[in-house]
Amino acid sequence: MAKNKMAVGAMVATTVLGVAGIGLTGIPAASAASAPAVPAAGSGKGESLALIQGTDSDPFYITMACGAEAEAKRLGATISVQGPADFSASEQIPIVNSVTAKHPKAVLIAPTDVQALIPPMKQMKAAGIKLVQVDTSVNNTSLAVSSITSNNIEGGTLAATTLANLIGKTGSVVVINEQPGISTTDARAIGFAQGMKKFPNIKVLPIQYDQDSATTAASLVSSEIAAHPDLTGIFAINTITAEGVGTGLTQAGASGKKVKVVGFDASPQSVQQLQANVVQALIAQQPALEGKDGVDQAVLALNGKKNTKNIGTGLVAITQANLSKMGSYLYKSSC
Ligand code: T6T
Repeated sequence: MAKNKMAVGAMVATTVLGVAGIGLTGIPAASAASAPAVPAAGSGKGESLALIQGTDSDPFYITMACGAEAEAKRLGATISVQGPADFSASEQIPIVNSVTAKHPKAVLIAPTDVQALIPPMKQMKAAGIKLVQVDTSVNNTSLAVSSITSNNIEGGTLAATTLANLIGKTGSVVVINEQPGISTTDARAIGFAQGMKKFPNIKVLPIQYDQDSATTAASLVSSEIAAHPDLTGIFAINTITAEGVGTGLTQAGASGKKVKVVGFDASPQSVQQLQANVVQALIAQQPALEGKDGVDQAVLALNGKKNTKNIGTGLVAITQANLSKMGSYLYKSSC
C-alpha cells in the first residue's frame, strides 16, 4: 500500500477546530512552522492557471474549484477547471496532456495515481509549467513546487477513534476503500489501522475496495453484513464510498442501529445521510482552502517568490450534535 510521502512534520498547519458532541478535536496538519505566504491582490494579473481535478462531478473537487476560482479572481489570474468523469488515471492522463498543449503558466493537479501520473507530469514540468499538487500526490516529490492536502493519516486515526466511540469499543469493523495507489485514501487506511490498535476488543476485518463506485460500495455492505453477523462499524474512506455505504445500509435495514458508519468528506448527500442517522459521523476536509492555497502557491512561484513545499489543511469530525456549527466545512455541488 503506497505510503503518504508527505512528511507530516514538514506540513504547515492552517486550521484546527474543536468538535463538540463526541469530545473529539479536529486535526491540524502538523505543528505550524509558519503560515504559508499569501500573494498580494492583483499579483497574478495576466497569469493563466489550470486546475485538473480528480473527478469533475465530485463535490470535494467542485468545492476545491470554487476556492481556486475565487482566489484566482482576487489575484487577477485566469483559471480553467477540468477533470475526468471517473477517478481514473487512464481518463485523467489525456486531460493532463491536452492541458500541457495549451501551455498555462501553472497547473494545480490532483493526480489519480501515485505512479501513473509521473510521466505526464514530468512532461508538463519539462514544458516549463509550474506544478502544484492539491489533495493527492505522486511518488516523486521533485515535480511540484508545492503540495497541499489534508493530514490524511491523522484523519484516518480520527475516524478510528470516532468509530470506536460510536460502537462502544467492541465488535467488528471494516474499511471500504476506493482503490490502492491513491495517496490520500491509502494514508487514511494506514491511519485507521494505526488508530484501531488502541482498541483491542475491536476486530478489524480485511479491507474492501469499491473502485470509487457507490453501487459497488452498497453491494459490499450487503456482503459484509452477510459474512460477518458481528459487524458493528464501517469506515467509508471518501465521498462516493460513504454515499454508497449509506445506501447499502438503508437497503439492508441496518442503518443507524446495528451498524455505525464514519464517512470521509461532507458532500450534500452525505450530510443528508448524517441528518437521517444513516451515517453517524463525517470526517470533513477543507477543499476550498486547498484550492485557494494551490492558486497562491502557483502565483508565488510565477512571481519568483519562495514556495511552501508541503501545506496541510485541517480536518474535523462532524456529527448531528455539532453539524449546525460546521457550515464552513460542508461541500458544495456548485459554486
Ligand atoms: O476524499 C476526497 C479526496 O480527498 C480523495 O483524494 C478522493 O476522494 C475524494 O475526492 C472524495 O470523493
